[in-house]
Amino acid sequence: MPRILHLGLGNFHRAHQAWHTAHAGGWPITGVVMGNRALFDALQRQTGHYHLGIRSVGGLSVERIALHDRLILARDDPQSVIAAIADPDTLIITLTVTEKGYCLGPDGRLDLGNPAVLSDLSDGPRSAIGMLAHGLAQREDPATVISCDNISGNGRTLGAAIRDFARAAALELTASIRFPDTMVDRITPATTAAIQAEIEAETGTPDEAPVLTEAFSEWIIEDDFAGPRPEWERAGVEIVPDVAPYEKRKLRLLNAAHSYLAYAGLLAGHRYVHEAMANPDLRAGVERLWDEAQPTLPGVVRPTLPTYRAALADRFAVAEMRHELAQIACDGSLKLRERLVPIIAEQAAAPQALQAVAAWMAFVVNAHGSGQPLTDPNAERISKLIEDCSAPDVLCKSLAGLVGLADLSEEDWATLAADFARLSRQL
Ligand code: CS2
Repeated sequence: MPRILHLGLGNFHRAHQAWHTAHAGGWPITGVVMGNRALFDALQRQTGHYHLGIRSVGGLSVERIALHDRLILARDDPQSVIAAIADPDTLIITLTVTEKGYCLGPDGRLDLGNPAVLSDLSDGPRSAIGMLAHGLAQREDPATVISCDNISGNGRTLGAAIRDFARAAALELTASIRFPDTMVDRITPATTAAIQAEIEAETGTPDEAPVLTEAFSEWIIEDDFAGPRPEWERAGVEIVPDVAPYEKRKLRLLNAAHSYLAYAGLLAGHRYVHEAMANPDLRAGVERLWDEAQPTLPGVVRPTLPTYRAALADRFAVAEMRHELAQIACDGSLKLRERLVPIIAEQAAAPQALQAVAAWMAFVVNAHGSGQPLTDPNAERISKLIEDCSAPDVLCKSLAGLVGLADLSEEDWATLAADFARLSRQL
């Protein structure tokens, strides 16, 4: 019986791919929790089932999702994950392991010096990339591997990372494996006690692992499958020849604005996305950022942009989502490369995108100064840069280098340094 294997059983997968699959008639899913034992245990106790709360203007509706019939905790049992990747019944493998799960260097290729990669090579695979390379090397049948993370060219990037890992580990990949690019979109906050209580009150059933999401959901997948797949079109999924325009639109409008709101919003004392959006200065900043991003987007999506921007503004304004800025602020050194840096690289003048990067810099310096732990795979490097640099301009350049901003004009360096100094003074 054909099945899906999913790596990264967090809220996003459970609100997005699982929901679309359930509405497409449902294929069973083997769910791999990467490291969160509490989530794994909670889902085990509920036999993989959970409630999904969907917030629309009409209120909250709740659906029960019952597709995950096998669960694996990768941290404890990587060999079962590898066996499931190699299993001929697994026809589709999807992943939501966040930007850091890909172990990429600033050039977008697998970083062979990444600690997770080094440990996989010496002590056996535990990372998503390592387990995939080992599992796919054991496969004979075709498979389709779909990255569902916010990385530009996510399919190609994933395929290249797996091939680079295989080469380093002397593994041979012989099966026909496709890596379609995809664009995924559904705003899904982390579950809090308040969200859990609200969903339980709605259903009258206890649930240790519910998920809340918005009504909007979009999934666009490149038409590049190695074999059968669920009839996802039945659930609104678009299968298209080229995903890149949609992926760029989403990363440079939605995700770029999210990151700007997260850093500038937290610096301004806000907690939630809707609060930051209600701040007139930040709202104006979002519009300027979108104006800058717009000319960098492919012609095919240009006519959609006024409607897309208006819909985004509405989505960001929904107070009941209680979407925490701190959640978006995580892992900024990797997220900015995908969301803001391309706008700066492709636009002659992008002062608002530079200001968003400066807000990230002020945010990490502030976190360091106040002793708050920074959630970022580069946290140690960031702390070291801050400790070693006495001059703000030098620090500004070092932090910019970390997010992949290097070739800036004199004028852009001056803008970035001035914004960084101004935002740091405000603290
Ligand atoms: C957010 C995304 O946390 C973040 O970085 O920008 O998770 C965003 O909510 C999703 O991409 C929406 O589809």
